[in-house]
Amino acid sequence: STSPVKVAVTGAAGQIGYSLLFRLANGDLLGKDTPIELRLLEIEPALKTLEGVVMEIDDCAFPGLAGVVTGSDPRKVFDGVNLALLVGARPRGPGMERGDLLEANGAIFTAQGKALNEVAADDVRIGVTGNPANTNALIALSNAPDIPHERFSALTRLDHNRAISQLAAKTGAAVTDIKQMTIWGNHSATQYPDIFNATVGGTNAAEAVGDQEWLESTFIPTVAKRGAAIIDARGSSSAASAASATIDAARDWLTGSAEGDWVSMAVVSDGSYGVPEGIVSSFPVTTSGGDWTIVEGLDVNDFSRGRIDASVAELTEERDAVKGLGLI
Ligand code: NAX
Repeated sequence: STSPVKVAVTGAAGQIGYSLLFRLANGDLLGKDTPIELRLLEIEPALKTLEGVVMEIDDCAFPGLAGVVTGSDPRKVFDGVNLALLVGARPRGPGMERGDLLEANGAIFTAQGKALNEVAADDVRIGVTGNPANTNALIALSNAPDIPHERFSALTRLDHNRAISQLAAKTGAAVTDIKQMTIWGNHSATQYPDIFNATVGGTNAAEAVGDQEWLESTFIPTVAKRGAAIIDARGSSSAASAASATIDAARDWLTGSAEGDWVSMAVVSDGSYGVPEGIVSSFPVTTSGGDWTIVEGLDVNDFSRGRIDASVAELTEERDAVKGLGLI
C-alpha cells in the first residue's frame, strides 16, 4: 500500500472548503487508489465549524481517506505536507481600503509562507486560491526562501474553465473540443482570456467566432466579471466551481496536462511575453511530473498586447504596494 499524500487546505471551514474537502477525500485529485490525508487549517473561532465539517467527512466513510488533522497552527498543520491549497484569506470588509486588504492578507501569507518553509515536505507544491491570489502567492513565496519559487502558483483555472464554457456555448462546440485557452495576467477584472491562440475543433477560435464585437463586449467581460454575476444570482460567491478548478489545477500540475493542450496557471514570471520577472502572473503552461513550463512563441497581436499589459500593470502595482508594506 502507498503512503498517503498529505494535502493541506486552509480556510477549510469556509464555502470553498465545504466542497473542496469532499472532492479531495473522494479521490478526485489523484484517483481513488491514492490515499489522502487531509490537513485542515482554520483560525481559532472557526474550529468548531470545522469540527462539524469533519463529522460530515467521517460520515461519508471515504475509502481513500487515510486521516484528517485539524488545527490553527500552520507549523503543526503543514508538517510534512506534499500539497498545500491556500484557500483561506481575509475578505474585504466594509470601509476597508485596498491597502488594508493587502496588509491583512499579507499577515496571513507571510506566516503561512514561513511555516511551509520550515515544515512542509521537500516535494511540496503550493496553490493559492485565496484573493488577491496572485499577490498572496508572491507574498508566500517571498517568505519561503528554501522552497523554489516554481513550487508556488495562484489559481486562474476557474477563469480558464469559465472561458472554455463561454466559448463552447457561443460556438455550439463541446467543452472538450476547445483547446489551448489562455488566461493572462491577474485573477481580477483585468484578466485577459485569449481566444486568438485557442482552437475549436481544430479551427482557430477567433476565426471560428469571427466577431470582435462579441469578443470585446460579451466574452471578455462575461469571463472577467463572472464572480460578481454569481454573487448577484446566488447571494454568495462561487464556491463549488472554485473548488473544482482548484482540484483541476492541482491535478494537472501533479499528473501532467493533456498532450496537445495547455492550461492557465499564475506562476512566477521569467520575463516571458514581456511580463516583468518575479511577479506572479497567469500564463499558458504545460505541466509534467509536478513541474510547469510556460508555452513560448505564441503570437500576441496588438489587441492582446494591450490587454496583457493592462493586467500586468495592475500586478506590478500590487507588488509595489506589498513591497512598500515590507511584506516581500
Ligand atoms: P469563506 O469566507 O467562506 O472562507 C474563508 C475561510 O478562511 C474562513 O472560514 C476563514 O475563517 C478562513 N481563514 C481566514 N484567515 C485564515 C487563516 N489565517 N488561516 C486559515 N484560515 C483562515 O470564503 P470562500 O468563499 O471559501 O473563499 C475563499 C477565498 O477564495 C476568498 O479569498 C475568495 O475571494 C477566493 N476565491 C478565489 C477564486 C479564484 O478563482 N482564485 C474564486 C473563488 C473565490 O472568490
